[in-house]
Amino acid sequence: MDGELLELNTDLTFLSSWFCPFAQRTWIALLEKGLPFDYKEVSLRNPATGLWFPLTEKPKWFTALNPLGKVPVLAYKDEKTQQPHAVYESLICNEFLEDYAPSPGCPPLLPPHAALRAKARIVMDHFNTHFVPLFYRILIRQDAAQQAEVAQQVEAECDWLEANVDQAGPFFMGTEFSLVDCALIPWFVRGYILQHFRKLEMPPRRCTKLQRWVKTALERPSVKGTFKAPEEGTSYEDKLLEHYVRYADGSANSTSAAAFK
Ligand SMILES: N[C@@H](CCC(=O)N[C@@H](CS)C(=O)NCC(=O)O)C(=O)O
Repeated sequence: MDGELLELNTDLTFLSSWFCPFAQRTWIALLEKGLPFDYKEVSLRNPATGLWFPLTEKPKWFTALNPLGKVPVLAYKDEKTQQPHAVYESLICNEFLEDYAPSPGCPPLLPPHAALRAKARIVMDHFNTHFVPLFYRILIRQDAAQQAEVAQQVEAECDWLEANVDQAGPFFMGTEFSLVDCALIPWFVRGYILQHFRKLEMPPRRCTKLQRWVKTALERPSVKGTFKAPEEGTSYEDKLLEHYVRYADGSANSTSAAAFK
């Protein structure tokens, strides 16, 4: 189907890769909303070499939906107009879902108060800008002194989160699960990866509220519902660890590896 376009339905098609934390954000939001959707796994790496396909070698049907060639993508055909639509960039996909499937039909994923919605966006933006690059950087950097420097920055970011997580919980913004939980938890699903490769405790023991939030969020059915290994009978945690070997030995050639080194 390389030369062809993807046949879209009026239900959402979710383009994902099982290991991708950005796609996991949107997967969790879809499960929270309870919407019907088709899951389509996109092959981003050459299975023979383990290297990521450059943009020019990605299938046309995929880059037609997202010119950046990245997952996640949400695509569908409008029921009334039959117009195709594609949405990409994980945080924008999640905001789209909030507009596409609003309450009361679907559970709201942003607080009702305008200032709290703004706070949610501040947290997600801060996390994306500060924490996410550090996660990759501490793996990619091969020099011990540089790793120690990045480890300190990760710790400082955890302190920022500790100061901003709702003091009573159980979720990041308080009593209700929200887009903030969707946006942040995939990197704490991967906490054991930093522990394994860089001996970094994630979150640090002193961040007690953050730890409590991580524990609760990891038990959420929508979060657990995304722990799917690529092949039946294999362990999600083991496969994920295997996936990050190429980051930890500095050989990953993904766009994230290039952007965050
Ligand atoms: N800023 C993007 C990042 C998405 C992203 O980097 N996804 C990775 C997979 S985890 C990807 O598709 N990479 C393609 C590539 O590196 O060629 C978002 O938030 O959606």
